[in-house]
Amino acid sequence: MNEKPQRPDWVPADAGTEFTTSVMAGVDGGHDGLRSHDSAAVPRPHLPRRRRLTVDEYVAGVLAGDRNTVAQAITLVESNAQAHFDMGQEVLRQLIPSTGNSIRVGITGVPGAGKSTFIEALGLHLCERDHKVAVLAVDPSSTVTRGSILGDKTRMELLSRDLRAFIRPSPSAGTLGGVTRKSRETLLICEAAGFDVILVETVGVGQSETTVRSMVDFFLLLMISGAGDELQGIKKGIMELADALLVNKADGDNKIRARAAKADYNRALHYLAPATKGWRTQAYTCSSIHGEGIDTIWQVIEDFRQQITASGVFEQRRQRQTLEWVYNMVEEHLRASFFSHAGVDSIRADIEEAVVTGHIPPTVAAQQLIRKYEGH
Ligand SMILES: Nc1nc2c(ncn2[C@@H]2O[C@H](COP(=O)(O)OP(=O)(O)OP(=O)(O)O)[C@@H](O)[C@H]2O)c(=O)[nH]1
Ligand SMILES: [Mg+2]
Repeated sequence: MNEKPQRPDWVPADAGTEFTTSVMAGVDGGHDGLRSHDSAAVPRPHLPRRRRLTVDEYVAGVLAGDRNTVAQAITLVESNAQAHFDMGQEVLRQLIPSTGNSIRVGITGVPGAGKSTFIEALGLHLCERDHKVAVLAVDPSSTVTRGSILGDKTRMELLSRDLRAFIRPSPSAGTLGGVTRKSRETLLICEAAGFDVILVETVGVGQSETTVRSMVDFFLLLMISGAGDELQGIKKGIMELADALLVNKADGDNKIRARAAKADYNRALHYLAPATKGWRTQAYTCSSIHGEGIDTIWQVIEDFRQQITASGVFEQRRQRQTLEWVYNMVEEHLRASFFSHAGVDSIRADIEEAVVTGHIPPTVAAQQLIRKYEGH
């Protein structure tokens, strides 16, 4: 090995010692530096490159429930490349008639409430009863590919090894419709593949509760006792979105406190408007690590499904959610189009200045911007 440090290419030739950066010379031979292990000398098996699937192959593979194809189809719709986008939309168009046959359950709660542990316990419970379970994560704030749920995949160790379950990390935000579109499309692909229970964990805080509420049938709020309401960030607004409250970690010393919290929440719920027409939201307790109370909450979800399917509310909600999705995409498109409009951009600074200094009223400022955008 060459012992003398070398300088990177970008260091000026006449640089003095103020440039402290240096690089070590590379090694000769293979990655371990041994000549006898020269990689060129090692015969490699000839591996064919993975062939891109056709639309028909994606569709057939997903409908057959082939896990590899399901994963690849999700990657396709998550892609930000225009060519993939068009192909992904064609795949989805063909899959749509086979979607909808599941119960979609959203799970939210403060970080550390035990969402992932609960999902693993419920998922295993359902797999044992011959359900096919898909677990998705939604993080509208995520800008990083494969965020925090990667850790969750290792946390949901048993469930991720079960062939009846499928766990998909949260997609990263992108340009073509963002995280919400991708998560919803992933959900549809899972349904077409025959998963009949879709569990959606909210990751991140803020927007995620309403985003997940807008894509699920049943919304479950996981709580822990003794954390204090302010700590749990349980604003009345979030309780009003929930179809059930579940006080987790009802085990050991915590059992009594968990039961007391359940009673408190039931009293509070009495004064709130129900999240779903015709359904009474109630509080329950469970211990995810001991698998206690899991069967009860699943029974609640089953009852909910039966009851609101019979009343027509189930279908109405799904139709409304689909339309909301459409108009959200329209709004996103219009917003992006407005803010990237060259004409708008050219007058924005002046109009902003005029409105903040009180020279024109806000309504006039808005009108001028819109007129410019509409080309008048
Ligand atoms: N005693 C007890 N501990 C639990 C229970 N459920 C979860 N925990 C523990 O609580 C901690 C957090 O659990 P997670 O499942 O990672 O919580 P989470 O809500 O998914 O957390 P984030 O994904 O970080 O928001 C872990 O250490 C779990 O072992 C339970 O029923 N009883
Ligand atoms: Mg988690």
